[in-house]
Amino acid sequence: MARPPGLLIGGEWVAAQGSDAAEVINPATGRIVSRISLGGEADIDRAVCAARLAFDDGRWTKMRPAVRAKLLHKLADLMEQAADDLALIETLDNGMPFGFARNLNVQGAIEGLRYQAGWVTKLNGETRNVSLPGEWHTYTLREPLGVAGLIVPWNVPLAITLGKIGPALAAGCTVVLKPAEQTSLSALKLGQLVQEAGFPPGVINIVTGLGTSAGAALVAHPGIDKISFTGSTDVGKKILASAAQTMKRVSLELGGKSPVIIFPDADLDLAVEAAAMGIFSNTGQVCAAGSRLFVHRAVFDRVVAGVEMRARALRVGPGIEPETQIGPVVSEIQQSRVLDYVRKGVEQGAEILTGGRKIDRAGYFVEPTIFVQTRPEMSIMREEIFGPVLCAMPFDDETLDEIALKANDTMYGLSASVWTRDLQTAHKMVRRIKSGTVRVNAAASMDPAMPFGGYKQSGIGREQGREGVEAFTEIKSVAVNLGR
Ligand code: TXE
Repeated sequence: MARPPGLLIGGEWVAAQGSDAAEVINPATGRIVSRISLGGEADIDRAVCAARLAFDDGRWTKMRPAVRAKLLHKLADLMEQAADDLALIETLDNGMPFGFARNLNVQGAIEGLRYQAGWVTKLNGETRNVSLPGEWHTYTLREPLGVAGLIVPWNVPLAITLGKIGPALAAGCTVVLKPAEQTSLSALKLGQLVQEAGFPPGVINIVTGLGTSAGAALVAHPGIDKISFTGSTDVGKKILASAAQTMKRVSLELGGKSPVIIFPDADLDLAVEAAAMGIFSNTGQVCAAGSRLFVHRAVFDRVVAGVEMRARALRVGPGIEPETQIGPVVSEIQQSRVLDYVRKGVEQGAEILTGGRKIDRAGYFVEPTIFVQTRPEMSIMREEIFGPVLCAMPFDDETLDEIALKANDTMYGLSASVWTRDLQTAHKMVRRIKSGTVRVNAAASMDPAMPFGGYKQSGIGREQGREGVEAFTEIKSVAVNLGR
């Protein structure tokens, strides 16, 4: 078999030092479509040294901000030209429908990168008025943190990758990217575009490999100043512990169990559509997926029947087929994980309204699934399933505090949506919900201008927005004595 593609280190494609490789499986067929190198500790060390050199010698930080911004736009231009290829790669690698890949994942990545490019010329410190005796010139300097290790999951690979690379580079950091082992192909294509755009060598390095070896080595490496990780809460905890050894800065974007709360006065047609797509889109493999549906009892049956109708009508199939709305889950492991949760849900007394089975065909397909008769202590209500599984539960004429208590009864706090036409109810709920994002009369979606991240065990820090770029900087306080 042909040698797998190499790793991008110091501006060159190099072979991994070991000979380990992994097969890349198309989740819609279960067949091998490619192979990737499995980089190890030695490869991570080489990549970190290249990024360190590129940071320390100033080839990136000292480049005029306008020129750095232009390079980011150039990469965005090249991604635009290659958008169909990138989307196809994502469809074959992750399973997502081509339309989702092209219009949300790839387009989102490009728009995010352009947004971040704007920050290169706008990151500033500020002057401060101090109360020290005498005359002073005091100000803050915002400096790039250094070398950032970026660890990306498999659910929306390209958008998450650019959501990390964009702000890191905008802040002036150099990076080592470790894509998910299940979906590394778009990162490798991105590496080609990085070369074509003409980034100085070592500014962007890409090492494919396993989380437990390449990922863990990146987190432990003393040459890394910051880790930005998106993935499971369990791995997030390990990363936090390991990064503490060298006091690395850490941003963690972890799991969710996001509530969708529908009041009886809401526009129910819109709410039903959004509730369905909020959990079934990308086969539920979205950290902000609305996986717990709370509906006022007066409209519960109507709403749930509406979501059920949509679930049954969704065309599930290979992402490559134009009529497909829902693709497979990413892997056989993920398929069993989701089906295990469904089994536990039934064992614990919940009732399946629709779905609940794997689809009898090649590939890793799971039926869009809705549970009713759920209780807060059930695993399906507490744990992130990361599949097309919705848990519905009615609420009665309770106070907003009581409703919020139910919505907040989770270790997660990533996202929420509230559906009502009543302004007071909407704003009061926004304040009562403990999550990093709350959307009113809209399903969860992201915008590069809006900071995104979690309360509680959904993570630490924020990505996107000004906050996301600033998370790749240090603040330096400067005090100049203007006295004698
Ligand atoms: O994630 P992992 P998995 C959740 C979701 C899913 C579950 C498991 O609930 O069912 O996690 O998915 C790298 N040191 N999310 O096991 O392991 C790994 O190589 C450093 C939510 O695939 O967290 C990959 O690049 N890195 C989520 C990345 O971490 C390590 C998105 C994510 O993999 C590592 C994905 C280690 N010790 C899964 N171990 C979201 N928040 O959107 C693994 N990795």
